[in-house]
Amino acid sequence: MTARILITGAGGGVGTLMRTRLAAQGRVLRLLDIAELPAAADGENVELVQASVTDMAAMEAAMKDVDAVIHLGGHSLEEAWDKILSVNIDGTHTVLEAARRQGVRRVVLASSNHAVGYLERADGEAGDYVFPRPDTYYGVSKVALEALGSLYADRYGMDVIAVRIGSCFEKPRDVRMLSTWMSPDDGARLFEACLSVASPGFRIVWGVSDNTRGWFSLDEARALGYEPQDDSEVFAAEVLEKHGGELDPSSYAAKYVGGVWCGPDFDTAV
Ligand code: 15L
Repeated sequence: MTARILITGAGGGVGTLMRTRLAAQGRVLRLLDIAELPAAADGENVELVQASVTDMAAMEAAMKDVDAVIHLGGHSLEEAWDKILSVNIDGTHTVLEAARRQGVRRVVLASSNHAVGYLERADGEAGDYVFPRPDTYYGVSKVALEALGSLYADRYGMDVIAVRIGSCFEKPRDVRMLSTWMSPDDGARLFEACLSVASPGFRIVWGVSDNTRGWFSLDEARALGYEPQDDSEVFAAEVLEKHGGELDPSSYAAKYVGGVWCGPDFDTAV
């Protein structure tokens, strides 16, 4: 088992869901966030670091004695270009470069479905490694994250896995998420597979549960050893009732992987 794991963005949505789920006997979680993190609970084996992923000196210090990194840090929604460039793109470079300098050989990167948001659902199941079609500057930053991961794997022989996360919440929050949901428990299963698989090199995998309404390949994730156990269908009746039934076929959510992110509400360039 991986002994010390650095988790960036540990105070964010996914980071918070993973904090308890990735805890294990004999493992230290080094949790890093730009914001102050909740103090360690009784018996919790964590080290807390407050720093920005854009700060090379801080990131090099955070890499000391680390076996693997899970990089979740960065803006998780669309933002102005300068913020995306600095925090998401430059920040990911800083994390990978700090890992390389400190001899950390494995990095798991949080990519997103928005790296391929303009993929049309009518084209069928989204395969692993489907070509980038970002829907926002945020999506562009996830394409850059994947490219940086590929570079560090090829050039420096690091193991880098980019997880194109669908929607990781306790429960699906709308009808689209019945297809894109990754349960927190499945998220932890997938991250554990990413941490333990032997010599993966560079991979891109979908981060979703085994949803009845899923549109995503699970082949590459399963090849890492991921065995999803959850299915959003258990929430379907409740979600459909709350949100007025099945998706309108002409809606962004029905048409594109990225859903409403493909529409005008997410156009920050104007
Ligand atoms: C993401 O990448 C976001 O960070 C998250 O907030 C969700 O909106 C998710 O995608 C999604 O597409 O549901």
